[in-house]
Amino acid sequence: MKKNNFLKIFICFLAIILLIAGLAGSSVLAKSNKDEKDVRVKVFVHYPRPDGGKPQKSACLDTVNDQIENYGLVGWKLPSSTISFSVNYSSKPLNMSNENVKSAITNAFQTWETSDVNFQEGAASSVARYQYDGVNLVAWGSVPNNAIAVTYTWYYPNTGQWVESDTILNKKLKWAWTEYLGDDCAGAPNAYDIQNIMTHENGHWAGLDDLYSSASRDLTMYGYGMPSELKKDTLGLGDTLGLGVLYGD
Ligand SMILES: [Ca+2]
Ligand SMILES: [Zn+2]
Repeated sequence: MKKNNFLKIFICFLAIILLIAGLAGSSVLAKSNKDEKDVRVKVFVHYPRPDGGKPQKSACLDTVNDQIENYGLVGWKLPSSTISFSVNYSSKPLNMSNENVKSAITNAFQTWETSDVNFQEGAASSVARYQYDGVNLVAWGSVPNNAIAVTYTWYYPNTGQWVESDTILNKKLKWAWTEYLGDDCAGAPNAYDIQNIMTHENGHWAGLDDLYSSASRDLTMYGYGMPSELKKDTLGLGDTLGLGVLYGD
């Protein structure tokens, strides 16, 4: 009889433990499902500067004033950490060496580093399209409407927490890399400069928006790009002010 009671109590105890474990498990599951649902993606499409409604094919415009104080914030910021990114080298333009692609992209990321946010290249990727997969990708691939590049960022609108960014550069365009030596328009003729365009795209990763007013045309976050342009390699005043508002540097 006594033994029987003990068994009953034990079974009861076991059932309670299992019930608690089950509830905890389902609440974790519910939370992760909720998180998935709350993630939003924002898409930035970078076009050539239009000229009379048509894409501008001519070269870079000389810098007049990059001390304009304009900037726009998109609603997220990068976490205080080292952000890893992956490059798909097999997708790169045939005229480019891996070393030049690496230099151009590394320089672009470093332009946006702050005391709290650093970027580090991780393992190379073989993916050539945007996807929410935990990898922050830079690759050449297909983009809509013959854009120069497209950046996709996943984030939580409620908290402003950045989650992931992928940048796809248009594989059909001519690309080059010219080291910046002080001339804002010294890039290869008729080609888009990888560092110039990537620096702009990385501004989106950091949380800055496109600017389309003509007064902003010499800033890195100006929403249009030009062949042979290098001016986006260096941040203008508005770009630096926006970064400062987000990261306090
Ligand atoms: Ca990705
Ligand atoms: Zn943009």
